[in-house]
Amino acid sequence: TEVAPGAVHLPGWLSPERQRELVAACRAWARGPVPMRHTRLPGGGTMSARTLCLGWHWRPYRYTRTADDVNGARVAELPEWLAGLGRAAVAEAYGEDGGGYVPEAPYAPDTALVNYYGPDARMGMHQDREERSAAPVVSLSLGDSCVFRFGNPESRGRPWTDLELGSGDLFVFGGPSRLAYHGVVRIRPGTADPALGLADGGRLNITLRVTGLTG
Ligand code: MD5
Ligand code: FE
Repeated sequence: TEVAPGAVHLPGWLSPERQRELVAACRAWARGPVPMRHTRLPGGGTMSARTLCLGWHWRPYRYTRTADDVNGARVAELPEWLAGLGRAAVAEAYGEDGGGYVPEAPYAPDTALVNYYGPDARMGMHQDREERSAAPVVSLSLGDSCVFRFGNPESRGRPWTDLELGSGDLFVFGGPSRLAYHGVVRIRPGTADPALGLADGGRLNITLRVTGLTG
């Protein structure tokens, strides 16, 4: 369903098998070369979610190739199969005709951010503005459900829409929704299928993005 122009939610888009594969892949990526970490904020705080980066390393508020705020290692490459999953996601969300958001070139994400939310983790309202590209962001949710707050591009405040995101859900944010404020209000602990392989529960979110950077 189209939540707003360019913002498309496809519940249960990932099969249970695909979800288990993605959880296992996240587990492998979390072993390094850069560990999943609570990102440090410039003001001295840390984010309650933990983040793992592929392709490019994100930290507030830029992308680099090496994780200079963690262990200095170069981040792992973005696997081609994951970029391909992102292409399939954008095609399905916007349909063959592009739904009015026809890109100039095939969707080619060059970075993935994997967020892990424990039972008490949240993400405050923010915009994703570090990318030098207007290409959509693809979001894949795994594990515990959450309340996701989809706002507007003008301000952190209302109007917003609170949506339930469950395991296997696809959300694509493009067109006029690319710069909307958004956040994760709460996790619903214990709602994940134990068969997914998230031993301690929690929620994983994989976002695919086009940084527009080179080098
Ligand atoms: C999450 N992650 O559930 C979300 C999913 C992040 C982040 O917010 O920055 O890591 S991505 C949601 C998103 C991306 C780009 C635009 C919009 C939402 N939006 O317009 O609402 O961990
Ligand atoms: Fe975001």
